[in-house]
Amino acid sequence: MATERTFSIIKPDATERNLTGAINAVIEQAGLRIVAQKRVRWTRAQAEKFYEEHKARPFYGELCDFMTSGPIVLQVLEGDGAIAKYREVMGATDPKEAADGTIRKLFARSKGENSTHGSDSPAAADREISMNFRLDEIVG
Ligand code: 3AN
Repeated sequence: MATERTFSIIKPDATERNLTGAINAVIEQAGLRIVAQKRVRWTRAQAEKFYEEHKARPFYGELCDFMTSGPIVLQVLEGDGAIAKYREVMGATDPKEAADGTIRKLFARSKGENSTHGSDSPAAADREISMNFRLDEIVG
């Protein structure tokens, strides 16, 4: 499989509980390399733009409120088939449905407060990485 990059967010429910290191350990144990990382706090406009594809969904307002409620950690992860692999490592959106050993099974509180985000396609990964990182911030 080809080396790929995917975009990851450690969400406010996880930073609040000091879970950045524990989540990074799961990521690294899965063979994904963290090639960029920064802790930020998004403005409302940044959250709305990032999630604009969900604008029509009932949880959009709540999602943007949550994503601006505290610090988040933005990451670029690199590895063989990184996009699908990270989706697997995160587990299902709803922690009740997530497989044992996945980040969401281990740490998520609910469908909304589900600890991490990961790109769902190569096009999404390109868009999300370029929205959040300059090329010189990514060191492979
Ligand atoms: P995923 O992040 O697993 O790709 P999507 O694309 O269905 O999930 O949803 C995007 C984000 O919206 C999720 N990460 C989650 O935080 C939030 N979300 C999804 N469903 C709900 C819901 N029913 N209530 C609140 N937030 C939700």
